[in-house]
Amino acid sequence: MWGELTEAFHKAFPGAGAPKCFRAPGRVNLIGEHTDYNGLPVLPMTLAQEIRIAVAPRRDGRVLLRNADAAFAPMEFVNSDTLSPSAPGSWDNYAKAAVAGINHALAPAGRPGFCMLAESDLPSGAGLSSSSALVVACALAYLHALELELEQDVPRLKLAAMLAEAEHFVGTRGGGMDQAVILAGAAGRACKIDFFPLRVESVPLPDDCEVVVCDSTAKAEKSGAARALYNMNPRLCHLGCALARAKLSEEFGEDVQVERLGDLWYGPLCLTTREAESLFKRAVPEGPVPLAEIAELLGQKPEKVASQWLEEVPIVKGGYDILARLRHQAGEYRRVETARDALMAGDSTALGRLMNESHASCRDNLGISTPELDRLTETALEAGALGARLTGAGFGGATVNLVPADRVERFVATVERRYYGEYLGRVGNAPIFTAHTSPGAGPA
Ligand code: NG1
Repeated sequence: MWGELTEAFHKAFPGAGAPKCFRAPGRVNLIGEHTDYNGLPVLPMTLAQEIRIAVAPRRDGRVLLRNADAAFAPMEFVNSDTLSPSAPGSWDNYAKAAVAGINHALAPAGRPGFCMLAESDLPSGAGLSSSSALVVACALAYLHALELELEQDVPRLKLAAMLAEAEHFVGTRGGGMDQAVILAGAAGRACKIDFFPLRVESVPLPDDCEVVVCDSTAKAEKSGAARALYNMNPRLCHLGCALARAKLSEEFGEDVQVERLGDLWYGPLCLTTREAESLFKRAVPEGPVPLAEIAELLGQKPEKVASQWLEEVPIVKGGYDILARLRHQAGEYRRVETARDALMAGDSTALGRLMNESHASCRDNLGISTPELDRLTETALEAGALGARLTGAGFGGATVNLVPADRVERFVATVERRYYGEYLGRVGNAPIFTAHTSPGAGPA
């Protein structure tokens, strides 16, 4: 595998020096969706599917990118302090994000370039983190060009936090789950991740169940149309946080420092989930709230609210259901903590139930499910899964399913027939696989 990649590298870059190889795995999130950007916990695991790269440094600052998959055209840019994004969807943006992020955070003395050949068996647009795996792989390539070693010179968690911020370069307002599990995940274990500061706890996987991933086949390319849809939830959560903060200030008679929703639990107030839920109900009206009413609650002009909090989110006349988003955060926080305990106790039935509740909340409170994802999760439960939910950003992509080990074969056959065959009318191999973990990203 690595020999072939090295050989292909020499063909792609004749005359370049001997390359070094690195890998960055994908991930599947068991539970804790759309919580990371609020500083609330998540519970993902690495996948065996990964991005593999061969890299050789260049002194002239040029970054030359090649991909074994012809769908990704050759790309090139020059490393500088003023990198600007290429057109949305262009894959060099992920390399630019990594290079710009490292330049900003580590302020290295030089601005070297590199030649990089990438190959991948990780499906893209499936909610399995192919974009962050690419950012991490490119960061490892650039660290190599800078003669910096992962761990020795740059600790894994420091790089993960840095790259979570760096990936905003491509325009998505994601959190830090993906970069953290890709860099700090471990073989055979799941990771409970907390943020600000980043902490990773290794959690056992069930020994009586398999984690099975089913691709709904509806693509959710966050570099394209799904980006604005994805960003809507981080933006509305941020706005919900401002409303909660306004209510607290009113009640306490002084400003309370709450930068993100997670601060309600972890900040000076240390609220319980019940207290947070009660605050949300006091701070935000039920159902869709029009922009004018939100502005009034914040004591600001609607235009100011739109430019400060909504940015690219389209103005919806009927308003936004902010309370539903906050309800999801409180419920999902509780579910992640309980799921962690269930994994520690080997209670797969409890984990399955929490996964089902998480899917319902993603569908009803966040609006990130699709008819395909709903049908696929329903079919999975009928086929014997203990839990089934969409995984990742949503709006398409894959589901994650907890299936008793002795029922996997029947599960796969039933989902294949009922979802892929009868519902999608598709013939041939179904995109279903049993998830296997792998070590965190690093040298091959
Ligand atoms: P995926 O599924 O890889 O697009 C995105 C965000 C995560 C997280 C999840 C939803 C990025 C890079 N990733 O993941 O931070 O918010 O959605 O839980 O934006």
